[in-house]
Amino acid sequence: MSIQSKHAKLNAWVKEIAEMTQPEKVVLCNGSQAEYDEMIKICVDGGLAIPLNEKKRPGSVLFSSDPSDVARVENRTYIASKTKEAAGPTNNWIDPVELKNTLKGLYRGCMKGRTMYVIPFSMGPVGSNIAKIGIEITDSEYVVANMHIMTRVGDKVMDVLGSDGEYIECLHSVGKPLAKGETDGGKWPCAPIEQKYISHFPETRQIWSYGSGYGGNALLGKKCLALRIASAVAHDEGWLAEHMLILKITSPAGVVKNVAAAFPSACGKTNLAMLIPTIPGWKVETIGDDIAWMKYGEDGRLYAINPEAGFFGVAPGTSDDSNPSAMRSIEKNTIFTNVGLTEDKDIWWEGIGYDAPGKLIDWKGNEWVQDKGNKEQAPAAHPNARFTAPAKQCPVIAPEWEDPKGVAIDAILFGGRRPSTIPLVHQAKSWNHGVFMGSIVGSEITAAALDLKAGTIRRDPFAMLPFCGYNMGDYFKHWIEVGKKSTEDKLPKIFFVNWFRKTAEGKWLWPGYGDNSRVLKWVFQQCEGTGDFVETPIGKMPTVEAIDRPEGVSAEDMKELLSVDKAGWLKELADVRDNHYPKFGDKLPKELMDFLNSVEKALQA
Ligand code: OXD
Ligand code: MN
Repeated sequence: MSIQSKHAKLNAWVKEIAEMTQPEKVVLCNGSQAEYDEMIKICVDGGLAIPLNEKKRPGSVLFSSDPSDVARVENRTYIASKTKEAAGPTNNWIDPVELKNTLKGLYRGCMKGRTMYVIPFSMGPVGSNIAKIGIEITDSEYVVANMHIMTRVGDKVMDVLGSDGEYIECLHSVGKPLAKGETDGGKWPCAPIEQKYISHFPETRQIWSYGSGYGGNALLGKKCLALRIASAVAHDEGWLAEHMLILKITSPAGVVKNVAAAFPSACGKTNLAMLIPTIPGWKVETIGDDIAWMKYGEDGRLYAINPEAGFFGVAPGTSDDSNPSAMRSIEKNTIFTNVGLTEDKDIWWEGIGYDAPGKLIDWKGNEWVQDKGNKEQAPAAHPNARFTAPAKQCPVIAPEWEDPKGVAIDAILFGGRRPSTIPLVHQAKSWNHGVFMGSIVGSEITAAALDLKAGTIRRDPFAMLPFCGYNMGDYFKHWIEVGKKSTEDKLPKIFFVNWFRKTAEGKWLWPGYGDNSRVLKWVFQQCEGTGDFVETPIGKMPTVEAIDRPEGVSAEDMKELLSVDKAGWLKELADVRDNHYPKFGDKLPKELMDFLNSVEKALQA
């Protein structure tokens, strides 16, 4: 069993995998609308998806996954490089030969009773010299349909691949073979947690995923290819593959700046990428909401592309207030996963901006009636419930979002959820100071990963902790090396932002969302050289008057948001010194230790 493409190596690989996994049949995906419709029909007929109300939510469906399969599984995610050192202290490592043996055991016969789909996909505009081609083999129709939205799929990719083009092998199975005559019976197929393996072989540029059908574990173009494998490729080739949104901001005078921003999962990247400014005359447009690939142009500036074609956004909390553009993007042709279902077959989730209309079916398939008096009530939508929507449906998508050249990046932001210590915004004094800032990013844990305790703070350098495909110490060094290839006047300016400060009583100090445009305005001005700022031990900071104060934020609050909490910072840096940096041993670049020492000294002065 194989496919008859022009690409002999691909045909041979497909044959080899089909022999191992023993599917009923093999299909080469062509990327057509008819193919997408067919995938959805198979899922609907099999009881895995519910079509939504055609009038309210045309072309859309709802899936509910297994409770063991609702998010990325970081402790089942592996970087299998030849040596443990190459994977580094922040990744799970298994010897590649051993892992392949284990996986081959699991893959043997794992597609019995299912169709094996071969998905040719492009990360980045098809044919662009920045784009990378992947071939995902999967036994999940859900994955094929999601890949249609999240990447560019099909014949046009095969044309670029020709007879000997390069591609990244992405092998996926839900790990649930079917016996003769057996069907899924409406139950989301996956393997038990201890059999889930999200495996990466950076040296051979391969991805082998087994046992999960959900999100980043299964849509292999996203976290696995565009971040973990691409980060290793980028290291070797001298560019950057980053967990960053890309936005375009235009001032009232019509001047454009492009900003890339790294925040850990579920910290509002999609909201920031689609922000509607609350300051008159300013405009923000979206280029990407999760991943940026940045390469130098001939002018010595970094140019970024969004390798994806869709949004796989966190649904709960998304509303007309927090993100009206996301709400417009998901009005049609959208796949919802693990949200609540209303009686008239529409979707609902916590934080959607209105009460649940009547009786719902929750994400676990049970009847659910909102009880606002009951703080303990289990949510109707899983906290990591998602929507998959085509980027082109976003009303504020920037015209250049598919430009193969990418956009020249003026500023890079790092941030995380930090209830204390970290001010609203501060700016690095230099590229390397910015690398230091990125290396110490910390954030309260969210629901985007299954196996972590929500609410506690963990260091998530560059928001890449779960996504860096090699030794994080070498990754820090790579950032420093990339900086050396240009000059400070051409390199993006680097900032650290924190929308999540709280008072001692737990009240938000900053309204966030559209009001974050006030911070973007200062970032813009700093790039132009027109912002008001003061030098502080932690970097440049806006004067209190430099940021337009939003309604409801007192002058006192503003001062607190924009002051340096010396005691808090000294504790922060002590934690970096004692608990974070030692992990990297002698891989930690000296430049970063020098910044730790000098910032600490300046704070003590
Ligand atoms: C995501 C994540 O899905 O970061 O984007 O977890
Ligand atoms: Mn992400």
